[in-house]
Amino acid sequence: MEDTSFAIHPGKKNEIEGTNYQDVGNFISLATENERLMFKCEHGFVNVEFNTSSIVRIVMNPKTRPKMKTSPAVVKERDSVSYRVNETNEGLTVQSDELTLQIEKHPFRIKVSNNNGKTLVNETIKGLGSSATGEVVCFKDMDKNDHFYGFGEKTGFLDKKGDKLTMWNSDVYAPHNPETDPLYQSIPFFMTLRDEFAFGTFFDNTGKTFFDMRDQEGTYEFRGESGQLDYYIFAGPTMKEVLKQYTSLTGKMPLPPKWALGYHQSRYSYETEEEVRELVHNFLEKEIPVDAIYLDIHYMDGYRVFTFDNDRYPNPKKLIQDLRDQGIRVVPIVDPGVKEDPEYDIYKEGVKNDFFCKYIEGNIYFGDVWPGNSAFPDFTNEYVRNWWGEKHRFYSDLGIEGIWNDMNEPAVFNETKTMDTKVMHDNEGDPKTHRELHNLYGLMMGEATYEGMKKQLDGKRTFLLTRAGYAGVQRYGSVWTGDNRSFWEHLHLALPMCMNLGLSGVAFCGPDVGGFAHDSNGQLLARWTQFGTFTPYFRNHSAIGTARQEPWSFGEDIEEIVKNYIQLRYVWMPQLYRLFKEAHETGVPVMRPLVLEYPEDKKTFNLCDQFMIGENVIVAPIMTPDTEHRVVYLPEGNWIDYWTEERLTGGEHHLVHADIETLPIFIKENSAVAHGAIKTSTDQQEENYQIHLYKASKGKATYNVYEDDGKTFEYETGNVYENELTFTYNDNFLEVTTNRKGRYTPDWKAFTLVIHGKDQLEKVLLDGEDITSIAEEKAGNIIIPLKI
Ligand code: MIG
Repeated sequence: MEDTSFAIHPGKKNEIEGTNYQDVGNFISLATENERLMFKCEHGFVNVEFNTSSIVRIVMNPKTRPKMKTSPAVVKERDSVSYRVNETNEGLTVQSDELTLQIEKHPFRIKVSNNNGKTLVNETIKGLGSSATGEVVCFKDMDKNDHFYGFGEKTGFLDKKGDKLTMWNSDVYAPHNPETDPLYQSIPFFMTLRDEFAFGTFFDNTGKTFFDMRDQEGTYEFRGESGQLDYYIFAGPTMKEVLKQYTSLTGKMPLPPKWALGYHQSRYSYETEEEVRELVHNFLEKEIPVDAIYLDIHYMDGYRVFTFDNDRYPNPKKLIQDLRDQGIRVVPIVDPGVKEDPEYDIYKEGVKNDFFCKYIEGNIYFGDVWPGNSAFPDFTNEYVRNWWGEKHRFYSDLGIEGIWNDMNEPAVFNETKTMDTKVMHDNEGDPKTHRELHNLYGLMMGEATYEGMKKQLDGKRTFLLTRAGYAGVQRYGSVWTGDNRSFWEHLHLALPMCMNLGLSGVAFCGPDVGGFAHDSNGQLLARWTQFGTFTPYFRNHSAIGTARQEPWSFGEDIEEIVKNYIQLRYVWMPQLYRLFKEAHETGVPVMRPLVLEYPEDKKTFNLCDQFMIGENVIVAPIMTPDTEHRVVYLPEGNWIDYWTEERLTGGEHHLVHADIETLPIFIKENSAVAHGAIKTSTDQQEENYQIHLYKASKGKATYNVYEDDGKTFEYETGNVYENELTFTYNDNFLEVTTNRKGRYTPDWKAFTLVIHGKDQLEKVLLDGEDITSIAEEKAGNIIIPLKI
């Protein structure tokens, strides 16, 4: 009925939500305990505490004193933060080194400012409150210059101002269009950019939450259907600082194994061992690089997780070993639903040990998924997570190093698409309903899987791909954006979606290249692969019953283009890897909207048909059929066309030509990028590490080279190679200085400096030594071999 005009029947009007609001009211009393301010008001209780001097947490519970145990999204303990309090009859001022809270008592209102005197959040009209139905609500003043970014995996454009957004992890096979909301991930975090400064807000509520970012008489609003109003304000003052603060609270992405950054090939499904072998044979024969092949649900015995179907896959160990010998990994899908089958070990163990989600009355919850009637492990319990993690020995013993988690919203084939909200979760001994914890299921399954595999791989990095998640998902997995379609519109949709995921802490993300559902076509696959070359996660995947979309599916011309761009991925690998390291350290994503680098430039505020890789590269894919031109906006400075080396002036729009073989790429003048050789997979040693410097005739540039073994966690303890290069140039003179750190010795024992820019060099100094004689000219560039 909701698909017909009945949805807008006039009699439905009174169902519009958010109309009853009970303000927290006047201040009654204040107590201080454990560096925490505890307020009692007429209609609720409010606690305020600092996590660091730049992160403040505010928790309101309408009924009782707030519970301060955080959700599992938060991994950082509270620092001991020094702050000053000044109380009068009218209110209080609470001040840390970075934030100032001005709290009014009548009625109770909180204003938060940064140490530059900029107001971050203010509550002049309404503030904290609740509703008769048990929702928690809060309103903040909206500035006319506000722009909103983040919110995880959302359709629509980059700037979420004017949007209404819901967080409730949902399996949405179709459609994904601008009003499709929610999707698989829930990340109730956003940043506000206001007049060139930024701050962040994280509403840590694991039930269903809503954000209304329309300007409602000068306010925006967020509310939760269940739980407390528990939120954090991050001081910024830049978007990068906010990301650093947010990921210090919810955790950083570990460095993925290098193979996870290569090209991955998937299909629902490669149904047999022969099919996989033939697929791999094609890649090798056609010299198309590939790092991983995915096994979708057909590999299992009756969709039982932790099994192989013996007819389809008679010898998985050998298959996996043979592929491994060719430099290719196998990634199997693992869903949460465990088949109800009293002769199946996993089910037996789960029942015997009381590991499945249950109703409060004690009966197990069953839902219909691929294996039929299934039970669902309660990942909110540590024993269950350890058990599930340990079960992955089945895969690691076969030589598998990466796992793909699907259906972990959790998705169930029924009307509500998920588990009954009355089902209970143990929640480490503090039982709560699925209604209150729904959005945690994917994250906790991710933790169980990642930690289990990590333990079994014994020092080797593991890789997890997950569909569902919550704030903090970056600690465990890479995220793909679910069941998109082979539409040009969905190629376009993926840009703002991935950029906002990146601005929500999830640096490692990407869409199904070529589109999952619907039939792809040659042009679309070519253009989508060009884009995929620069998405942090790069996998071609498609659905059962749709046109095949492996690189060779649409004739030789398309194959050639797709191959060239997959190879280009490997050429750019050293640059991408360095950016992954940066994301691991700072939370600043690999794929960036221009606004992150140019927040003072209005033209970037909602610019999302082009993006940046790091701070100096702009990528502008073509996203419509039969199109060879597009407009590209280049911000201030000069930009070099990667293919033609033409210099373009920034602060302007340019009409660029890009035939089907060309992805427009621009490098900022006076900056550098690292490149490597084309490989068959990341397994192959790097033998041609290059630094490409794009210089003006006069100026300065810097580049931090980063390398490590790409395999282990030794980067955490300094087994890395870093080299801070600085370049100073003036007409025909170039001076290079190096600053090597770390104790790792890369495979490549030397690297090449490639200098773009047409000048002749008459003198080159390396750390003060004259090396002019080893510089040679090649194809219009100057090449200088350097030792590490
Ligand atoms: O309901 O495992 O998003 O990537 O191929 C379909 C089959 C279940 C959904 C995933 C898709 C995967 C498919 N899965």
